[in-house]
Amino acid sequence: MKLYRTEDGIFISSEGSFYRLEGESWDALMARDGLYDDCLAAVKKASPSHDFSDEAILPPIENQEVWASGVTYYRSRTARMEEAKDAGGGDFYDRVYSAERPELFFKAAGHRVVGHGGKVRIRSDAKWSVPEPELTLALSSSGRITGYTIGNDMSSRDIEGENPLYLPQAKVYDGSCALGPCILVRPDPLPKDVRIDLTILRAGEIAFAGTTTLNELKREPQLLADYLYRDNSFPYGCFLMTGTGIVPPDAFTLHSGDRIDISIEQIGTLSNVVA
Ligand code: DO4
Ligand code: MG
Repeated sequence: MKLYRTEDGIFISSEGSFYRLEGESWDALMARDGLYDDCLAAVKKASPSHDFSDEAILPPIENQEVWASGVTYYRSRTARMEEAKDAGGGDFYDRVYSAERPELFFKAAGHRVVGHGGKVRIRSDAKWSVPEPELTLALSSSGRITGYTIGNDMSSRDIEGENPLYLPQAKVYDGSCALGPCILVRPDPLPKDVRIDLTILRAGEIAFAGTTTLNELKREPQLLADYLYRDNSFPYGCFLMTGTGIVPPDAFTLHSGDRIDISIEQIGTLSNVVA
């Protein structure tokens, strides 16, 4: 089942039909451990609706925070070691890749997040920017994984590479995070062979394409969530990006007008244009 937040209300899609979810707030849904069972019960009670429109899709976030995990794929570790080596920071990435404690950082409050079809941004003072396509966990207020969405952790690699202490500036700015188009709500974990695909189109041509699978993700999603919730509370639930396994070559940087398509099997495609 998929859950959509739209201008016309909240919808569930199940087996090819859409159902309007009445009398529920997004924050209450996201906080709940029993999201799958509640969606199932709502579908059984409701009749299919024809009011759902792709154009009305909003980012799947209200009062949730977005956090992100870093260096959870070998490809990210290697790219970051290279980018930070002149600043003497390369070693940190190797160490965190192998450490028990993961890298977790605050990524965005809801107002900095754009949804499917929205415009992501490049920082005005960045010279080397990339999208990071990431499986993103929807976590209840108790830290349980209740769903999955697609995330884009937009990153300014020159700023991050200059000094690891600049990470918050490289990662957190208006339009630096995209989430959507929906939340895939399922009671069990996603299979490890699920594919993540990134395509960047420039003037209609493919400027970069890459792929990975969840087999390459070094850490268990629930363990990342457990670390995040260790000393933090999230009354409205939370989103946790699980890191990127696709990094374009160093010569590549995003341009205004590029279209970024991120697809994750079973969830769908998140499309955004760079402002
Ligand atoms: O430490 C830098 C950020 C890492 C990151 O965002 C990723 O691996 O996805
Ligand atoms: Mg990332």
